[in-house]
Amino acid sequence: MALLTALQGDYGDAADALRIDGRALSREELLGAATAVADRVAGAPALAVLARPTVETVVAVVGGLLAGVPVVPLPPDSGPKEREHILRDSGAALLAHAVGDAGSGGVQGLPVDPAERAATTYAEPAADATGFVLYTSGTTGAPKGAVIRREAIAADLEALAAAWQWTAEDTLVHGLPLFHVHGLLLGVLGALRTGSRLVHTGRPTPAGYAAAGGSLYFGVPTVWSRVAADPEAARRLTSARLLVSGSAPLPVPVFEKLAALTGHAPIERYGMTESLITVSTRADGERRPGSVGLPLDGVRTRLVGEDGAPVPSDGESVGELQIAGPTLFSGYLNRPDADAEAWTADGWFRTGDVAVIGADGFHRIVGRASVDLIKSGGYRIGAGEVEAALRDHPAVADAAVVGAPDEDLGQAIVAYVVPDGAVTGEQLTAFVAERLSAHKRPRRVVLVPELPRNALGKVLKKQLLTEAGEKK
Ligand code: MCA
Ligand code: AMP
Repeated sequence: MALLTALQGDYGDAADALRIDGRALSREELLGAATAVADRVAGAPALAVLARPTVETVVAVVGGLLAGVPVVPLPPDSGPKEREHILRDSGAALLAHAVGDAGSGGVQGLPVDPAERAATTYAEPAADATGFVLYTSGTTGAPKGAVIRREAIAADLEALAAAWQWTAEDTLVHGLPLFHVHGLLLGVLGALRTGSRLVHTGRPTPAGYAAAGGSLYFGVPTVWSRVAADPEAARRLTSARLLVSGSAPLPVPVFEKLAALTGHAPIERYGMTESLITVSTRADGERRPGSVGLPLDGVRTRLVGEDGAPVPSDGESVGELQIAGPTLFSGYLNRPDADAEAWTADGWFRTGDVAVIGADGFHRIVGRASVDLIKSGGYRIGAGEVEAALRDHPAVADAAVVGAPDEDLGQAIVAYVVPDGAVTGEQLTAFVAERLSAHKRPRRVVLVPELPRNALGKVLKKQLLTEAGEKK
């Protein structure tokens, strides 16, 4: 099951098969430029890619995949601390970037020129070879590298194409970041594999989506909420075929508003970096507000109680969602401890999400088991990582971070900080943005004399959450 089948196969080659932020490439041009990258990276242990939303990023990623070199997307706004960790932990020997773009952070730079061409033929790498190492946050510590096999991606894209009736006739539109599963694996490789055209709007704005004239649209709930708040833009999506939401829960009012304005009940699907997309409503099935639908072909799900006992699929009982199937990752790079926690003895992956399954098989995600994994604008952020960054500041004695409910972002990062000296919230926000990624910086910093703790010294996050919700 070759990952990039349609790219190398026989296809009608539009001059703008791939359009990103106004620049276009045909498939033949993409293949030629990517092969030139492959020639330069073949044999490398891993290829990091400075993943701005540009054609260079796509050329570099496809080049790595053609050569069978694991690709490590680097968030372009990541600060030195996060960047160093990702480059060191992944063992990337090269960092691909656009000509004239940022320095390489200690790793050899590989400028990518989309006008370059090469025609070397590469044998299809083994199906179980690593396609990507994707860095994702846990509740504490630095991001972990999830090792994703090529066959997992191919299986996921195949199952999604079936669920969404996604074909070469489609034009896919989105403006999501190119360093996560949603924007890169689905939003770029999905288009390349199905043969559909891709329009990437640079940023996921309502105006950009409205102007793109596509048939298939991807967005995180924050994007759909902004579209629903812009009736003029929303109405221009009437001619689309399918609107798809994922990466965080789509609020029912947003689902309903979008359906009323566009005439399309959105598809909602559920996934994780570690599992890829596993559950979705279907193009030819019921699209129920608040529900993520049915497991994709080949995916198995189950609910397990806190006591480890099975939880019935009765539409009421709540349990941890566990997943098995061909789309699962192989494990975390260099983190046997995290692997031991993530997998059950019988080989199921613990998602950490709490869900309900109906007798009809429809899945509803109720929330996360841990308050320390935050989803803001569809980004996954570990409270512990932000707390550690804050504590690195000389004027911070202690810090606790929560995800407060937020209408636009789902959750917003709020930091409670005990200062040790003179410091402002803005200074701390800037400090986090510099060290980690910009999207990990707190939206709000509350300076407090002390943090509420229980008798064992554990911070009472639920209390902080209530406070953060009340004091918005
Ligand atoms: C942002 N800004 C801030 C702060 N944060 N200013 C001060 N303090 C802060 N803490 C600034 C931004 O830099 C920007 O400034 C301005 O606010 C507004 O930014 P904008 O981009 O419009 O919005 P945003 O609020 O920053 O971002 C919303 C977003 C973004 C565009 C929806 O969150 C996003 O791209 N999310 C997608 C995440 C994603 O793809 N997740 C998928 C994970 P300026 O305008 O000056 O720049 S994969 C996954 O979850 C699984 C597998 C799945 O199921 O898909
Ligand atoms: P990430 O690893 O960034 O892909 O984040 C995965 C997490 O996003 C999951 O564990 C869920 O908590 C959340 N998520 C993704 N899609 C949905 C959805 N449709 N509804 C609710 N939560 C979702």
